[in-house]
Order: sequence, then C-alpha cells, then structure tokens
Amino acid sequence: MRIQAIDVLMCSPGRTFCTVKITTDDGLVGYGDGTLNGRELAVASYVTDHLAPALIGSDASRINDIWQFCYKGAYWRRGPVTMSAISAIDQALWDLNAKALGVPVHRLLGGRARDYITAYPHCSGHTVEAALEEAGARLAEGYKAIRIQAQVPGLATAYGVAKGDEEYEPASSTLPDVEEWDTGAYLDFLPRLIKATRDELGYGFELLHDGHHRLTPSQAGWMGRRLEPYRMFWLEDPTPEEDQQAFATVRSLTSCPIAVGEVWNSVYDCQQAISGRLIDYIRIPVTHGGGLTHLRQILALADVYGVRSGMQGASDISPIGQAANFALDWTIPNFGMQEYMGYPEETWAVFTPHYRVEDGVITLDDTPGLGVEVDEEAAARYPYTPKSLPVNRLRDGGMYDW
Ligand code: GCO
Ligand code: MG
Repeated sequence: MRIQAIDVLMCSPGRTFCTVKITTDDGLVGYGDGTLNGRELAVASYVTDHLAPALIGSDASRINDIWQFCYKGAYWRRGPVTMSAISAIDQALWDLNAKALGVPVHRLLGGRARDYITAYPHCSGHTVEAALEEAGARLAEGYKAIRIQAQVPGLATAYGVAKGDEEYEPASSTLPDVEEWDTGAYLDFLPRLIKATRDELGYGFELLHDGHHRLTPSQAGWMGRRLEPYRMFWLEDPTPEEDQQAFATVRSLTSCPIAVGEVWNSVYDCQQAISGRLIDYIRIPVTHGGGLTHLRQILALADVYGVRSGMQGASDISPIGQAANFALDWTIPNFGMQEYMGYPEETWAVFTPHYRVEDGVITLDDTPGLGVEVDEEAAARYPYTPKSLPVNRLRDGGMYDW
C-alpha cells in the first residue's frame, strides 16, 4: 500500500471543487476534499508542489504519521491553505484505508453513536415574508432546524440571500463583487425577523441565524439579549473570528448560544474559546480543519468543555468533505447540529454520495470508505472556472468584514 500518485482534480459542476485523489501501487484509490472557496488554486498548488512529491512512496496505512509529517514538516504551520491541503490528503487516506478493509470510515471511527444526524438548511428571502415562506416549505419537508436570513431593508445586497431567482452562491463573479453594509440597519432588523419567524411558525423547530462576522462584541451582546426570548439554537459568527477573547465579552452580555469556527483551521485557533467555555458550538469542518485526524482532536477537546459540534456544510464543502463531516457527526459523543445547504444539480453529475438526506435528517450506510463515488470523466466536462467571494463596504466606502 505505497502511495504511487497524488492528483488534484479541479472542476466546477455548478460551483468549484478541489478534489485530491491518492492512488497506491496496489491499485487502491482514495478521494479527499480540499475546496477553499475563492482560494482553491493555492490549495491545489500546496498539494501538487509541496506535499505530493514528498509523499510518493510512503506507506498509505500510516495516516497518523503522514499527518504529522505534513503538519510538523512544513515548519510554517496552520492557516486555511495549509490545513485544507493536509485535510484533503488525510480524507483521501481514510477513504482509501477504509476501502482496503472493506468498511465505512465511521466503523474505523468506532461506530455510530446516534440514529440520525440532524441537519439545517438555509432559508432566505428578499423580504421577511419570502424568507418565512421558504422556512415553512423546509419545515413541511421535515427539517427539524432551519437557518433564517433576509435582506436588511435599505441595503442593496444581502449575505445569504440569492441575487435574483437563482440559487444562492456568494462566489458568483471572477473578481470580487462589492456588497453594501450598515450595522445599524441590521441591528434594527434582525430582532424583527426572528420574532416574525417564531410568531408565524412557532417553536416546534430549532432556529439559527448567521451574523457572518459583522458586529462588535458589545453589539453582539445587545443582539443576543434581544434574541433570547425566541429560544435561538444559535447565533453564528456574531463577531470576526480572529479575536477569541471577544467571545468572553459576548458571553458576559447574553445567554444566546454562540456558534463559531468556520474560518478557524486548527485546535490552536479555538483553544481559548473552547477551554474558556466562550462558545457553545464549534463550526470547523473537516475540509478546512486538517482532516478527520485533526478534527477528532478538536472535537475531543470541545467535549471536555461541553462544546458541541456544528460543522460548516455550505455548498463549497464538496460532497466528499460533507461525507467526512457526517462520519464524525455519526460517531462523536458531542454532536450538536450539521449544516446541509444542498448543491446545484450539476454537482451530482460528478459526485455520487451514499449518504441520504431525507425528512431533514442525514443517515449513513455501510459503503466502504467515505462512500462518495467520483466520475472523473464527468468532472472533465465541467472545467475549473475561477470565482471570487464578494467584499463588503460601508456606506462611506470603508472596507468591512464580509
Ligand atoms: C455558512 C457560511 C458560508 C460562507 C461560505 C463562504 O455558514 O455556511 O457562512 O455561507 O459564507 O462558505 O464561501
Ligand atoms: Mg457561516
């Protein structure tokens, strides 16, 4: 089981994915997801130019040693590009090893710890009414949790809301689109949206909202207080994630549960937030957090401090990365919630997953490996098309967090 080839497959079936394929000398194949939306070529180069040449000939069964080699061997540690590249290699190795043993990855992780994985979809609209209509439709499909976002009145653009009738995809142009932001308008609007959601749809489901890094700690505390009566499951990313200490201020001001971490990549990024019990849910997904090997460590630390999982599952995580998220959701003691945004139709031409999303929950079967087939010929029909995430500017033109 020696590594013979490491290839990077870039494709854009409806949206861009960066997939890493590892082949061994005895013909085994494993796939991993290294998609880093808008920066995917940097991950591709990291894998092709820096990791692959050093790993050819390695024993593919030594996942732990290969992980340490990639992490400690870089000297320049951590960061989203490095950790996504390591993750893609790590996922491919877990996939390959599980296939070699004829078992699903979740068996290698110790077997299932629950009967289903609760997932939340995105519900959004240009108006409160449109967002509530979508939320009602998702609840009717059986979802037990929903994320709600709506366009803030008076702003030309909105995070989490599709521009026209098409599906929401923030990375929609070659160069970054400029979006518009006004914190005051958002502070006025969000409590009204959340109240309307509970007034209209009741309390028989979990309710989530993504602040997308846009408030100061005191604004976040103010907002959390206003949302408390509506029993939020979580308020996500109320403040920019770089400052772990900011969550101490948020925590001191509100009991609204807080979910953070989709732009963190290692256990050191969340060490203080977790051990200080400053957050409730940790959002690092397998794809950006160094793979299954490293996410296990992060989630084990989180469990000690009563922090539960809430892995990012936006459509920029490929179905392979999602399957890796699900393998952990299925097996860890401290599962909290899983995001499942769905995919554009074209994505299914390339990826065939064996996980099932039905009645708002996800279940896994015993397909060996991560359980996602990749059609490389189909991938070739959807060549890589570079797309950027937008940027945000305040009304006065100053750059702001997107
Ligand atoms: C989420 C995220 C995404 C990101 C996207 C950026 O909670 O799912 O905030 O929607 O914006 O992953 O590429
Ligand atoms: Mg988010």
